[in-house]
Amino acid sequence: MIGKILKIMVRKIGFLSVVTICTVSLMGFAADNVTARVPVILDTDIGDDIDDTWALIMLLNSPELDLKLVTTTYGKTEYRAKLIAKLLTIAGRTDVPVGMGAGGNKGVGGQEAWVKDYDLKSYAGKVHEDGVQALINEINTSSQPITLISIGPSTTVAEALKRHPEIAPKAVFVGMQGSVRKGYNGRAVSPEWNVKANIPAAQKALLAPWKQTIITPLDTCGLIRLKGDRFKTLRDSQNVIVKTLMENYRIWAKKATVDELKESSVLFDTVAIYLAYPGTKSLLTMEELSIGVTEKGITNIDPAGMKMSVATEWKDLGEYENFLIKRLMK
Ligand SMILES: [Ca+2]
Repeated sequence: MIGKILKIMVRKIGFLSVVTICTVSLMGFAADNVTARVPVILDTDIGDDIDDTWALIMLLNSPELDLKLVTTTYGKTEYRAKLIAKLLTIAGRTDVPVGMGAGGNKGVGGQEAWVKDYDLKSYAGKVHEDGVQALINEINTSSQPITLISIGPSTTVAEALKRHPEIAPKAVFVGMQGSVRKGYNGRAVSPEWNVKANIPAAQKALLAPWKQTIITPLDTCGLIRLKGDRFKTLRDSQNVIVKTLMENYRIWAKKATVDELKESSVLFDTVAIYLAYPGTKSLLTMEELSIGVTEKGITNIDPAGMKMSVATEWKDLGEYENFLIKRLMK
């Protein structure tokens, strides 16, 4: 039967075309194998800006990525760990360990009301009191290079590099970090929060000799805001995890009801999740640039800096927003 089909194909389109089709199909299968799920660690300051919550849910809904560990960064460890643990529980992902990172335990943030009655001890998964060590161990023991997705100030990553500098060449660093040609809201370059919040840590993390460094600076991540029908689709969704996201957004935005939410805040951190996917990032312009980090926290193009892949412009921002919605509602 297959032989007969092939004979007909050869007659209709010629032998070379059939060979091309077969080769392309085989390449397709090979590519699927090559692009097996990427093991990732998420290092997050969840609980300050709300975009980390969006990013974590996007990550959990991304079959391209295999989440091995979530660590907190920039203090408020217990508050942040509670948010992560409660979200993982609702998503049915208590297989993912939570690591309490560097920067101290004190303080809470805008999502406190959502976790104030949650006991971290009730988390069915593992909670690492020393999240920095858990991050080091995960990178050192992984059979394939881990991608470390950094969506907060680099307090935890810098502490890991200080204890074990040998982790850098074993891992790919993907960060929502910096401001290269544009600042907030497409305006002039300014120090970006994750860098500014802990400049020495940002210098250590961004200039470390990672296997590869990929960043989305404000130039691209600072432009994501879901409005109109795009936002309404999410706000009115009955999907349990999307409803959880909207409830957190409502608490954070200090609204009485979810209906009062009319658009998202800027969803900076989601772009780092997209950048961690394997393969070409067709929606973005990626440039290979040498980036430095000044004492004032400016990430400038500097020949003495570190070579990295930088998402400098959107090719299709609308398509990214559609993709993000699809992923969140999965
Ligand atoms: Ca963040």
